[in-house]
Amino acid sequence: MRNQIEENALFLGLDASTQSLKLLLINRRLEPVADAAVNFDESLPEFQTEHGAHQHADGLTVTAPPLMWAAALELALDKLRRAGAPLDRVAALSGSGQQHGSVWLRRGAGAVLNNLDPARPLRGQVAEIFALTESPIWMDASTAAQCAALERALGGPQALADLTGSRAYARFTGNQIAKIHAFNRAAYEAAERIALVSSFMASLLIGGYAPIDFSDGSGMNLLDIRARRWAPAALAACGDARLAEMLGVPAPAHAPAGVLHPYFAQRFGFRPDCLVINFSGDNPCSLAGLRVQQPGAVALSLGTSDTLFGSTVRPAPSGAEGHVFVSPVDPGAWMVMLVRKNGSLMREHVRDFCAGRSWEKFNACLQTTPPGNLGRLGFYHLSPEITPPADRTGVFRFDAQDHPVPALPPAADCRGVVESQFLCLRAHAAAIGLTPASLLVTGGASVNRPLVQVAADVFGTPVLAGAQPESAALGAAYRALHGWLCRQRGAFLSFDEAVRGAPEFQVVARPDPAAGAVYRDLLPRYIKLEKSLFST
Ligand code: XUL
Repeated sequence: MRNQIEENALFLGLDASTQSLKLLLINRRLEPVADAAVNFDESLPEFQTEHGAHQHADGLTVTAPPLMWAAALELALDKLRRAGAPLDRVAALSGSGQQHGSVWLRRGAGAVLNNLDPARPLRGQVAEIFALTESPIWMDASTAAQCAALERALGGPQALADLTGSRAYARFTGNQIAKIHAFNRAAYEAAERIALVSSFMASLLIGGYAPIDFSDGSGMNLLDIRARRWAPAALAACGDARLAEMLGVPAPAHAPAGVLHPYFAQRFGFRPDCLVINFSGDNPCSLAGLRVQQPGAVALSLGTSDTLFGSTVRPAPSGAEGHVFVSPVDPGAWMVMLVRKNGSLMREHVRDFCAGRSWEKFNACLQTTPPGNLGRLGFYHLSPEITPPADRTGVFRFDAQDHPVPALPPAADCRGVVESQFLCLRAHAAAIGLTPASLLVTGGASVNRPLVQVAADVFGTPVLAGAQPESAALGAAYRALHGWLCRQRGAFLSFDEAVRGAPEFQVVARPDPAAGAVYRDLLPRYIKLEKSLFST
């Protein structure tokens, strides 16, 4: 009987990303069984978000309402239940959240979560638990002063990176906490717990405070990424003596946060002993979903943000750029990552202005323009950028002789935005030790073959993809299985072993040698122009 139950066990992955909340259910053979998604702008218009966020008038501050994420959780679970998904077979669930965002929970919030009443919707019951009704999110660029102060306090950008994996970044949670501590002391004092988006979602599900996991916790400028505990000097620079307690004790991503609260078992029909494995960040979960563990295996995630990441057992954080996070799947490893903020929203913007709001037309432009765009280069920054770090926004175009030009033909802008995004990632990848032998592509835009061909040509590597483009939700489901297996055997089991038999990736684009030569020549020009535009 027990074995029968185990064979039928299902694992749920949840992804609370910038623009939507997705659920993916898999079976023990790692096959997708059911899914559901809720788009924040469309399904919860009362929160008045644009692409899941609130952009503030200063052009730097970006927030999102945490109550919207709770409301979306309820809607998505309801969708899955109504679709007939056998939630009574879910043995474990885990999740992924957009990184760096902080959820400020007021005193008594833990008790409210613990006492949820299954007869009533979630949203109304948690409406008052927030010390801040707007959470700072990863798109925020408003904490330059706090970043400078943190680097000064810790002995400079390289010293901070050596300790926490990154020099100070505006979106990193420690700097956001420092801003709130300085300018909104009432909210700081009202808070009992500061969660990340990931640990907040887990907290709702267990009905109490779930830990921040080491991997997502690495995106805060607060965690000692080797000792895997909060770094006292960083805490002291960002908050007060209470901060460690407000953050809780960080924990491994594969450890259980707890058992699903009876609220969810009763309301949605989950198995009452369903285990909740610690949630983690979307990029760490994508690393799990793509099983990026071998040297040379590098993932390119094309979502709201574009990210490039790989695994390492020898972390060498850079005081100039990029991030090192604790691995979400291997206690002896780390992940290395670059992030571009002007990802899919920037591509969509160019599509809207240059290709009649149509991806088909945009792709036709990619296919009818030559690799290298006849030597023309563009820099497309709708928002302040993370890589290269730049608050200056706008579109900057150059002819083949590096002269600024006011405009390019629309088709050249379509090619220009994609080429410059990939040239940027390639230029900066080498500096943090990411040298891809192949690229595993994921995220919404990864199904766009002409776009992916440009990635293959710019990086000069084959590009592979899985059947499931949403690797964060898949990775969360894999991590649910991994955490559950570790719990079953009472000891750590390698992630590789847990996901053995997962479907192979298929080659979706091969580099064209002639195009590769064009990009090799273009790269030094790209780097020179980027420096001239954005170096401070
Ligand atoms: C990672 C980052 C983004 C967010 C949203 O450092 O800022 O990739 O995680 O996806």
